[in-house]
Amino acid sequence: MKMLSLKAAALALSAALPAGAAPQLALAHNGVAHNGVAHNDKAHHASKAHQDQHVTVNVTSSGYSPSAISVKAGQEVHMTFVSKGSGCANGVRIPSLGKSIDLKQGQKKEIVFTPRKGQTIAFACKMHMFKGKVVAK
Ligand SMILES: [Cu+2]
Repeated sequence: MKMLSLKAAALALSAALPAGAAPQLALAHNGVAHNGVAHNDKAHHASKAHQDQHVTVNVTSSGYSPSAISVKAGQEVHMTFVSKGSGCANGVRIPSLGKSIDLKQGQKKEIVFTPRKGQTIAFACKMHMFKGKVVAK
């Protein structure tokens, strides 16, 4: 129905314009095609992949940055730890997720989890000197 009425409008336009206006009509048609692309893009935004949350935590010689992270519950979190130092920056433990990560300086590792509403996920270095947390709302 929409296409038909657009075609009718285009026909009316071509009837109202002199023959030289044909390229402009082609432009109008491209405009319609572009709307189609925009619609597909909207569908992508609603897809699961787009709802993933990406968080990067730098592990420096003085602690986690950021050390307190707020995420949305029920949506996948991709959390990347990047080690920027030695000692305490070479390991992260996340007991509630049953994960323990070893990191060499300059290395990065990603963990993926889906937090529950109200859940607080604590993480710390192996000696429990550096502390951080993810809070799901
Ligand atoms: Cu430590």
